[in-house]
Amino acid sequence: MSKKLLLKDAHIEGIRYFETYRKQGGYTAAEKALKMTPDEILEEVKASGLRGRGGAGFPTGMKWSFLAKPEGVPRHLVVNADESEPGTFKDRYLMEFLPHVLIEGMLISSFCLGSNVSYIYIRGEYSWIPDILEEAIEEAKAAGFLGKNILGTGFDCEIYVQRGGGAYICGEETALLESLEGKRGNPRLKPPFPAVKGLWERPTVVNNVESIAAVVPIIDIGGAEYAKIGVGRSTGTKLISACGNINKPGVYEIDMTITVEEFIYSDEYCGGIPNGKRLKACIPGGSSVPIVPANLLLKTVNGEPRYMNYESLADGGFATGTMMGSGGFIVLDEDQCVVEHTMTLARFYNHESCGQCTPCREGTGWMYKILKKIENGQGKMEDIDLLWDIQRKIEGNTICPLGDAAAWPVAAAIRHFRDEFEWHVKKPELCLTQNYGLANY
Ligand code: L3W
Ligand code: SF4
Repeated sequence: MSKKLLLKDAHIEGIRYFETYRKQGGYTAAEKALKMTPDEILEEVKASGLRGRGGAGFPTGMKWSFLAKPEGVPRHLVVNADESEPGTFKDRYLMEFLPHVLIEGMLISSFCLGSNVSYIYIRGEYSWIPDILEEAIEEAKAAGFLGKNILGTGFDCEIYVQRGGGAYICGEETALLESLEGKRGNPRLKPPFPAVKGLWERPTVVNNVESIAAVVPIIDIGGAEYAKIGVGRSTGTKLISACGNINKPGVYEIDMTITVEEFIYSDEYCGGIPNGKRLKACIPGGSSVPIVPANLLLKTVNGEPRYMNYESLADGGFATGTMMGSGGFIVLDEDQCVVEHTMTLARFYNHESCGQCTPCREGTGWMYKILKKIENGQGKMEDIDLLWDIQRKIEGNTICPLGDAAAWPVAAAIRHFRDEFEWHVKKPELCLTQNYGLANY
């Protein structure tokens, strides 16, 4: 059984409220942290090996150590709660059921980073969650854990919740900052990174909800202890939101030592595939990461079991592996059509492209049109090669990672399921009615 850190009290009635959270030991990590120096907290976060939980897996301690500290310039912590990655809903779960874990994590992180005004930028569609967060903020304030002179330390901290307008691109950190400043959410060119020039050109740390929540157990048990959980550079626990063709969709906390097979088939997690169907493929890290066929999902190219961690999922690079990403685990059974699935994703990325860069603006629309044509039985063989060519021209040639995120699913689908694309061209009448492919899985 995986060790639980973030969700250990999720089953307790009323844990959403300060009183219950406090009775379970809530805010003791904050009390401990406020007696430490900011540098000591930073050392704990570095020692924990925590990697960003939003998708990129960038080491959190390293990001914090990049924060510029010019004299007299305010610094900010911004929590990225714009969770819009298809298949990803773990941050929603945390904020809805355990809001004080996030608020406590923000207090500790704000103290470490020297942020007196911190923000939660939350996706517009999570319309009922800001009230939950604001209530938790008020409760924490009333108990002296936010506001002025927190616990007599002289440290002041306010947290504000900002609702997004429903654009996926505002989950990209610089687009988020633009939106928070009241502008259209267009990504900025990096560098400069937000750590140097972020919100209103001030040094800013932007971290995912789960990353900031993880700071609570890190301070609680110590960075070194946290690093002992998991394996290699995949330390600590990770929240996975599981969906698709599984018996038990939901949010699970895993310790990154379990295999993909165990995660899909064990009753502790997904509970297997309904109706005894076979596993066809999986997208383990949210829609932006490459799809992997079952044969490569259950084992690596070297025949080793594939584990639910950053390194093992990526084993072999994009040709045979994928990414942990945001932990949005999407399972496809043998009845699912990869072409249709890829087309749906292409439509999504085309709709969500901000339009600043030509390869993304034009390429995503072009890919969607071709995929629609193939899916509708009007494709030609050369369309498959054209699709391959377009995705290659998008990848690496855009301002923000949305371009890559649109290209990778198409590339992986063609790489692993080319037969299925060809089948749609050669025998469209069968694909349209039976919705299955002939890929070697
Ligand atoms: C200072 C440097 N800071 C890097 C910071 C940077 C950022 C973090 C990671 O994209 C991925 C994307 C999606 N000085 C720095 C530095 N940083 N070098 O480190 O940066 P980066 O560029 O590797 O990634 P990113 O721009 O954060 C995130 C993928 O995640 N993804 C998307 C998930 C979307 C959601 C959602 O719905 N909100 O979770 C899923 O896989 O495709 O590749 O903070 O500033 N020298
Ligand atoms: Fe906008 Fe796409 Fe360019 Fe990102 S890659 S800046 S979403 S056009």
